[in-house]
Amino acid sequence: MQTRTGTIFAVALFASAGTVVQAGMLLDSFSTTQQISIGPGGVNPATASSSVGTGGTSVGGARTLELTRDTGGTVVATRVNIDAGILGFGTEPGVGGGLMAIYDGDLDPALNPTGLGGVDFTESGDNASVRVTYRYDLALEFFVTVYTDAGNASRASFVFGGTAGFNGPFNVALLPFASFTPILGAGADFTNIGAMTFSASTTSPTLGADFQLDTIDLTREVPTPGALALIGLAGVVVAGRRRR
Ligand SMILES: [Ca+2]
Repeated sequence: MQTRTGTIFAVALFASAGTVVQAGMLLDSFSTTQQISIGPGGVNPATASSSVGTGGTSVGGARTLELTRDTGGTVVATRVNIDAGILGFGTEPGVGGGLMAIYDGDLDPALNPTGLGGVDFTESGDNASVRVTYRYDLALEFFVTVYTDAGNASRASFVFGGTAGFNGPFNVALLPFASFTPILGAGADFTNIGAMTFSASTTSPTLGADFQLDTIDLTREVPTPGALALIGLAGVVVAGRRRR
């Protein structure tokens, strides 16, 4: 009876303790520079793309960017600039277009859905979310898609929110693995990822939108240090009661 009371006490302590989000695998720190642009004028739709080797700064060691312009664009270039650890997407007022980034382990601009060779995004079960840190001016929807192979893929999205503007701290979005929904077959297996993409596009009423990305990575939730101390204390209480 005393042991049972101690166990209940321990569970209550655990439930009242907090968790913190901890970084897991890096997906892209945007520390490998890359620029693409579509110059002013010309015919829509217009496209530009490039691929770069990123070493250890992004998953799979390579990044492909595809930029499109569907509306407007007569004054300044529509552009993506990755420099100093930040990706910047910029469109002039009235321009509609989009960005797609592909991580599939190679420099071929085509998506290879098994190119990453089966990366375990859970890192043996600990990771639970994709984290995106961003700034923005207009509320675009941001999509993350993961592939296991050509027949199985899943997608999640969020709409830019929080503090708008480019001078303050970056906003943080967490996309839990459980929130991804199948778009091909049975969906992706997060223990066996063959490719990842992210994308966002501007259409009315978000023509002319700009955004920045600081980091995309994987995260896990772990008990706070205070929670660990409480769990340890609860264990002592349970042990003490058992000894009596
Ligand atoms: Ca490719």
